[in-house]
Amino acid sequence: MNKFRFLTAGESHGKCLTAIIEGMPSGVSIDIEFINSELQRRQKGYGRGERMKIENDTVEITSGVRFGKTLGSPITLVIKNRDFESWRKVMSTAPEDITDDKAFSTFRPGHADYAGSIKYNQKDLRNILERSSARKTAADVAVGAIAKSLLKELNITGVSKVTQIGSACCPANFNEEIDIMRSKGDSTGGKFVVLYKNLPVGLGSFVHWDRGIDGRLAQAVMSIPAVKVVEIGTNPLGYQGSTYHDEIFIKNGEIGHKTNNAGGIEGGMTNGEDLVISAVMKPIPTMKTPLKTVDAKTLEETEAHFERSDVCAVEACSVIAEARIAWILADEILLKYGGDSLEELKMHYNK
Ligand code: EPS
Repeated sequence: MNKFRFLTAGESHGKCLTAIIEGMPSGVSIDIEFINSELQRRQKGYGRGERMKIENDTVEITSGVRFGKTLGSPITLVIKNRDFESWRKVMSTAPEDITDDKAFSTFRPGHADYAGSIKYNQKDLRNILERSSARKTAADVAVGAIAKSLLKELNITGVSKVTQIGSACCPANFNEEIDIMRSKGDSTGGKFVVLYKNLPVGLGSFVHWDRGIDGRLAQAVMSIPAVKVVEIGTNPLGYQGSTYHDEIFIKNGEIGHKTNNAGGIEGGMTNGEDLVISAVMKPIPTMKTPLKTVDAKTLEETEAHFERSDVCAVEACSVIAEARIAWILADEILLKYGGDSLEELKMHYNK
């Protein structure tokens, strides 16, 4: 069973996003400014849409923290959707408010609309869009900031960097690539890398398929909306064993690896090197110049729905991936070392 557990809830234009986190030890310092700065990072990046001008994501902590420290009790985080004010009627929970305002029925190719409408038996695709929207990743990042707060206590830190936007591999050309897509009413994706430093050896395990930390991290990153590829370390395609594997040697009396093609994971366990995870995000499927599709109500061929959208959100995606990787690392730390308080965890944490 996971130690660091949580659920998030909330629709894109609903009142708020909520997360309840369980399993954090007591005594961990929680800096609300840090959580908010992580939320701000997720909102930034060239190519974000109009929604980001409306929102100014900040968190309210309504349980589990007192005087800046965790209590060991469930932590509740609330992020208000400012846009809710304009959607109050449309997103009402009361049956008497039922309306067709903002309803739509033309599937957006590449989004959750088609499969979601069949699965949940919905003809108004608003009922699918609202939770499938990447808006919910704001809650993911807030939860990630809590996980990062635990990791920070153990000097484990992460960073991320965008490495490709569309066909541009040089950062100097990223904005131009996005401008071209915007001018065409099109969208674009890209690639990013996340790196975590100072991890202990032996998080995860080889003994069962579902205990490998590589599999857990891959799921956490792959399930970010629009991520289609996850790589750990260097893509091994085309390498030879002799050039791919990282030779082991002694440096300053300690065991280390000469290279880090493994990306910090061998045999489903961390090996003490930096954790390196890259991912590819597909182009955003909501596009101003719409693709051909079908109307769920009339079953006639038509064009896809467009309200507003990002042209590119790869930078935001890298922040979300950092957060999700932090969830898994915090969970694996708690599984391996345990402790109801930070003091107890630190006593067990014998890196
Ligand atoms: C997003 C909020 C959404 C989108 C975007 C990400 O807000 P709205 O639907 O009101 O414009 O801007 O989500 C998508 C593009 C998508 O296809 O899901 C956010 O907060 O990140």
